[in-house]
Amino acid sequence: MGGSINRMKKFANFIKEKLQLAGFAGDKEVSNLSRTDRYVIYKIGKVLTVSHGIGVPSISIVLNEIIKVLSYAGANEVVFFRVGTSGGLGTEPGTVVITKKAVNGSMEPKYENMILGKRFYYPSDLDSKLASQIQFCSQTDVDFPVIYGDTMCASDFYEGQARLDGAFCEFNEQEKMTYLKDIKKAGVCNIEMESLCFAAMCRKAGISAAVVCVTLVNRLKEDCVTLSPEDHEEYQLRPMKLIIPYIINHLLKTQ
Ligand code: R2B
Ligand code: URA
Repeated sequence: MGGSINRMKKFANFIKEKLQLAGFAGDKEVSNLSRTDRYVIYKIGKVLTVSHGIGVPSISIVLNEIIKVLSYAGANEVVFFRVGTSGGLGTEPGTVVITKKAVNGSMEPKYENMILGKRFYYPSDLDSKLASQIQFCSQTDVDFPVIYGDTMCASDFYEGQARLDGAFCEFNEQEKMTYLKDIKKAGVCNIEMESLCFAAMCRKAGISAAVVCVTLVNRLKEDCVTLSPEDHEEYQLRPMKLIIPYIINHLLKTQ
């Protein structure tokens, strides 16, 4: 899963090419199987690539629906990945972060959902064995920096991620920098908007899951993403490149 419709179509074609090379996929053109125009689903052999939109409410709908579909299909031993983008804390743009645990803005590893007027909390730890297997692939298969650490999940792109450049702002530069440095010290490497719900829902469903996000900006230096279109395009493919060797190995082992 990843946020954008176009990126997940690209991933579908990318994975098709790699699966063909490994002898797993036919040459049928990838087509969107989703009946809603809210998100896309491509199926390439045993791999589903799905877009989840922006933010927790959006990904929670898609996760509910995909988990149900997989259950009706009798699929078992499934592995879920969120491949996405994020803002980095002190790392060069283009660095890929494999998430250790997802945390909220107060550094708590728990996803909150309001159900029938009551607050429910679900732990948001991820599968550390899966994370280390993906990290292991990065030692041989990729030529970009890969790190392992916590990911903060915000419910908004601007103030929720300590940005000063939105329409509103309740804090100043000094307060922003104090917060970002504090969360970095607490172990946060990057900030995005879905990991908490993704981690918690997969955990609740007993699904092994990983979050792999590229950083597009170093938030200790700036708020805006100032990459060239070429770098932006190439960086967004990095999380996908990182998980493909794992997917191929997993399919070879379980076929
Ligand atoms: C990363 O990028 C998106 C916001 O621009 C959001 O979906 C996320 O987590
Ligand atoms: N996505 C986010 O949520 N934050 C960033 O800084 C970049 C991408």
